[in-house]
Amino acid sequence: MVSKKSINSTVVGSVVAVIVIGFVMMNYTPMGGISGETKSFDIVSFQWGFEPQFIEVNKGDHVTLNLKTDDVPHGIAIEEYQINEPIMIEKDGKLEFVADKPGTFEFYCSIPCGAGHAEQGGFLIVRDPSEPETKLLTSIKSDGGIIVDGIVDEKWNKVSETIFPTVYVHENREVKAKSLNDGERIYFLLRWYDDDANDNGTTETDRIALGFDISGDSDIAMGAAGVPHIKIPQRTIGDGVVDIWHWKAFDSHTESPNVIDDEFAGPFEQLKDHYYRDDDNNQGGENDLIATGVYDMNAKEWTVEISRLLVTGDTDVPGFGMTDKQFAVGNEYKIGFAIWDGGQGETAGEHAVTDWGVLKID
Ligand SMILES: [Ca+2]
Ligand SMILES: [Ca+2]
Ligand SMILES: [Ca+2]
Ligand SMILES: [Ca+2]
Ligand SMILES: [Cu+2]
Repeated sequence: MVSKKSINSTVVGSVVAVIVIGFVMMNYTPMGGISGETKSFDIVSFQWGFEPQFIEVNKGDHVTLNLKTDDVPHGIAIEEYQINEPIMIEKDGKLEFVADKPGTFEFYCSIPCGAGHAEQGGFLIVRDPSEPETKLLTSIKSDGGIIVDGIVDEKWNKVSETIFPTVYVHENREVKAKSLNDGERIYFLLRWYDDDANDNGTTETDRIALGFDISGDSDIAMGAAGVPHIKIPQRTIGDGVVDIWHWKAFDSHTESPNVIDDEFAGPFEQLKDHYYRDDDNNQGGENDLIATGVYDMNAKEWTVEISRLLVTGDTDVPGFGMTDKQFAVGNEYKIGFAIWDGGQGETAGEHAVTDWGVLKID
């Protein structure tokens, strides 16, 4: 007679064996072979953009792009994938490839097509499912806040740090983030490498922006949405609205250092001539938001502390609805960052942008 214990271990053993075999089989799948799904996208090119602008697949997927133009001939090029395909008027195109390189790759029009040709682009995002890519930043509950002076308070030492890598426009930079809240205000400690302080009065100043997704529209890609001043109009942000907190080492409009501005991004069609709007209704975040940044010459690093009320009460901008993100203890929200190095001539859409992560309010 077999004891219960040995039955259990046999069952456990079998389960382990199945998992191990499954794992080994998965690993034996040849590169670009039968792994991955087949994914098709209908891409419409036009003067001057692509719809959709963001193509998201997983590493190993077999990707088919059905290409057509709405007006004149265009092309689609993705350098890292050695892709360059014309899109003709007479005949719809078809492009097939295996997404074997993970990362975020810009695609652009490769056939001169008029005034906006250089701005016609989008992103191919190839995710590696084996890598956890959603960053979690927990805003821990704290007894009282910190002093918003750009100097790291003792309290921050007990808070764990989340690193958000930049993946759009300029990759491979890092925003190091911590957060805490006292039930009334939320505080952020943000640090990033920058080899020179550009805070001396030009428009090319060092900056950071925090983006908070308000609409809950998961189609909004951080590459467009969390980004204030994205330079390419066609990189719209779906139907969503994003709250933006934009700190500048120097603000050329007001001629003052250490300025934080409350802004928001909305659908391009609605904003018409802008990709973001200054949230200047003199309510909510416009008044509640405070920040101070200090540059450390030895560490070559900016340290910026930011704080706002968790709840502002500024919930209605005509045409857009809420433009101040409201936070509640126990909830999770999308958060993303963009950083600019003025020393490298970075302004507007020339910056480094992270993917969306999750902000959890303890
Ligand atoms: Ca401080
Ligand atoms: Ca403002
Ligand atoms: Ca706002
Ligand atoms: Ca700089
Ligand atoms: Cu074109």
